[in-house]
Amino acid sequence: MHHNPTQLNPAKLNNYLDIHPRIKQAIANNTPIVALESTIISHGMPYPKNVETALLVEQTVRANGAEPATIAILNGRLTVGLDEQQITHLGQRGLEVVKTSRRDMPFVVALQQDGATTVASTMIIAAMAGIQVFATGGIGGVHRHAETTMDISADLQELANTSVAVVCAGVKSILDIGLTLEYLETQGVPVVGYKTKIMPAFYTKTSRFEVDYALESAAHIAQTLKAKWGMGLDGGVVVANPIPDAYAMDPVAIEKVITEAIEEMQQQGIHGKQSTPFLLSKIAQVTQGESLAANIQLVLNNARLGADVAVELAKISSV
Ligand code: PSU
Ligand code: MN
Repeated sequence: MHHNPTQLNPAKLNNYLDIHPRIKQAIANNTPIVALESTIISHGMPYPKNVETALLVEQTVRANGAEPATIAILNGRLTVGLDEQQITHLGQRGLEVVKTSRRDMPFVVALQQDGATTVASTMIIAAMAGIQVFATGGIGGVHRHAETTMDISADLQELANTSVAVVCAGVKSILDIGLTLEYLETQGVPVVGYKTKIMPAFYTKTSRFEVDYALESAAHIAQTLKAKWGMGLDGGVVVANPIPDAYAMDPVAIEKVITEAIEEMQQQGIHGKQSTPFLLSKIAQVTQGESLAANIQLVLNNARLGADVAVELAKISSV
């Protein structure tokens, strides 16, 4: 069992955690807040589109009534609420920044480095700050061929333990979607489809798999979160929000690109934490930017839903 970060002594937490004054203010005022990750900036998209997108995502959260809190590790400090300069810094340094998941956090902090936080570590730091809603593009999962590689993202184990709702566009088919859903089920992680019974697959609206529950509104999602956590059922929730029609890619074409990218990855011996960044950039290259455009739009779409859920949760959380 992981130690619940919210039970840490807040004074000791301050030895590691810097929360921006505007986020502290938002917490004090029960203003809805949406956490945002930074690996998507440094490792998920090329510069300068990564920085433009990160700033646009923040604007989108604000336009929908919530406060954005981009999270990263800067000079060894767990930082909640990056400013434009800090986001630009991470975007420009790109792959030089340490991709930081749960297991990497102590090193990046002790060595006073910059770390880009994955879904797992963003959830951890969001929970430390008391933020319950997080929007991103896609979560990590069980990789194809995991039965031999054992490549299973730490994001899944974090979802099992840390009480943050993650709004994403489903599970990318660079992963094994079916095995990812099985893992989440075993760990007791609810998977909600926003207005859909079908698990979305990031670049496409559908997959061969169904979700556990389809919910029709942000209010219903917020009520579900309140019920889960109110009963003491700790852990995350996956909110799967399909990519908008206008940007969805052709399932057959994208499947071919992904299969070839995975073959090339295996030939080059790329594995571990390099896998996802390699596949994303390969797919963007082969699709001549179409996948990147889709990626940007689905993140914006998730930022909108994340803000809506945070707004609804703030309304009922004080009751
Ligand atoms: N999927 C994307 N873009 C990303 C990631 C996933 O479309 O940037 C990042 C997220 O930060 C996610 C991480 O948490 O990759 C998963 O990496 P790994 O499989 O090594 O845990
Ligand atoms: Mn992995």
